[in-house]
Amino acid sequence: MSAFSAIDQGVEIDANDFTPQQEPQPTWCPGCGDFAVLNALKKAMAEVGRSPDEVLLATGIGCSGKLNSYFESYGFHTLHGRSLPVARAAKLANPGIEVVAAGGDGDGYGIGGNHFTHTARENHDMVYIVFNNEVFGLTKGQSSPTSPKGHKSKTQPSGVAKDPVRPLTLGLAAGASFIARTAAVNPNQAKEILVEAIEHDGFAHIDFLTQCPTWNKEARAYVPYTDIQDSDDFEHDVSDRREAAEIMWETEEKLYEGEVLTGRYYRDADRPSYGEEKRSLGEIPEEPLAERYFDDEYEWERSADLLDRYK
Ligand SMILES: Cc1ncc(C[n+]2csc(CCOP(=O)(O)OP(=O)(O)O)c2C)c(N)n1
Ligand code: SF4
Ligand SMILES: [Mg+2]
Repeated sequence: MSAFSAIDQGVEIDANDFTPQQEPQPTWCPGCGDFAVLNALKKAMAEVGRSPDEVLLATGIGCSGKLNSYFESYGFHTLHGRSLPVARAAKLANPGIEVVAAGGDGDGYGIGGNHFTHTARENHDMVYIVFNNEVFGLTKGQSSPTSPKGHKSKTQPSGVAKDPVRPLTLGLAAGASFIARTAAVNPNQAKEILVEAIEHDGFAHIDFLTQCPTWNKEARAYVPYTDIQDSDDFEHDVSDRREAAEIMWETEEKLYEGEVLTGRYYRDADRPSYGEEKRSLGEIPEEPLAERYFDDEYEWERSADLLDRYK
């Protein structure tokens, strides 16, 4: 286990342990769905027994990106769309730490879309939460990759001409091994899905519907929602890619028709993560890379060699 990790030390963890002493009150607008992500994440981490010093939260830029200011853990507020490469590097260097990456729909499906695709393809072991409010919230409501066709905003006064991104289908095609959708209006389901995502060994993508009452009044359409696992109208095997693809497609069609489906869509529990693959190939050491710097003179000498080489 990593020198940076206190896992298995028998410490009792409470959701409130994830509330920072500095800046504990989020500056999000009243009624913002982002509060639900924060609360669900705190509860989920407590439920799996992780303590703040065992978690790294890497966020992108946006209202969603403020998450790590309000969540007590190691944190990295990265660049727009760049939470995933930071999260990947951290997990590879210290596999003992629980890594969560988070950002908005613009951040993850737009500017960071390439990172999303390839992090899913490589099955990096982490949870990726996309706050999907169908707008650029922080920059005052411009249309985003998930805004519905025809959505009017300051940047698209005549309405968006493009079809929206299909986040679930995209995650599946790219290779994510766990895919779910939940909504801010369903806090219990959100917490349960986050627990499953944290416990999953591989890339767990959660499309989290978060209403933005300030810039996207349409978001009220997220209520009511249907949990596909609780409904008799839907039945599918989450380990079956074809069945998952079909129900994802239906879910994404219905969202913009006013019917909100949520739940677990896909899970491949057998696929090794990228870190496991690299370790089995011997390309990265079994022990956390980060610990080498605390070991003996070896790594320091090697670093000095490298510096000499590039003088
Ligand atoms: C490279 C870059 N381009 C543009 C911006 C400006 N910018 C900041 S946040 C944002 C959009 C955020 O939207 P989203 O990712 O959906 O997050 P939300 O605020 O809705 O949570 C943009 C365009 C930036 N910070 N960096
Ligand atoms: S602008 Fe929208 S997304 Fe941003 S804090 Fe306000 S309600 Fe939330
Ligand atoms: Mg957004």
